[in-house]
Amino acid sequence: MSKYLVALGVILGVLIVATSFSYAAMADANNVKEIHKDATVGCTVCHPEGDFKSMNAYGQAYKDGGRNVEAVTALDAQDADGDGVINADEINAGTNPGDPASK
Ligand SMILES: [Ca+2]
Repeated sequence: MSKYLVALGVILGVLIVATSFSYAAMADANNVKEIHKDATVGCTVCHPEGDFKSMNAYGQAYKDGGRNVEAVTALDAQDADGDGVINADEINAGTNPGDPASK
């Protein structure tokens, strides 16, 4: 009986942590969408493809900037990945502001 309760506790714990990360990421995407209303904002705006525990150059700059709408605005005219295209233009074009291979 008790091993089932432990397993249930572990499962619930994992679900709570995963859900809280999802809500945090959703809030971040909404911060970008508040400024770039027509943009499609996916996970790869801030994270490398297939590695959502890490930040790309844009994601790190956004995090360092306060992880809010003001950070999005402050980063708009910058070029986080150094590919020659500013972050705002990349977000609105659907390319990745944190990946120099995407512009
Ligand atoms: Ca860029």
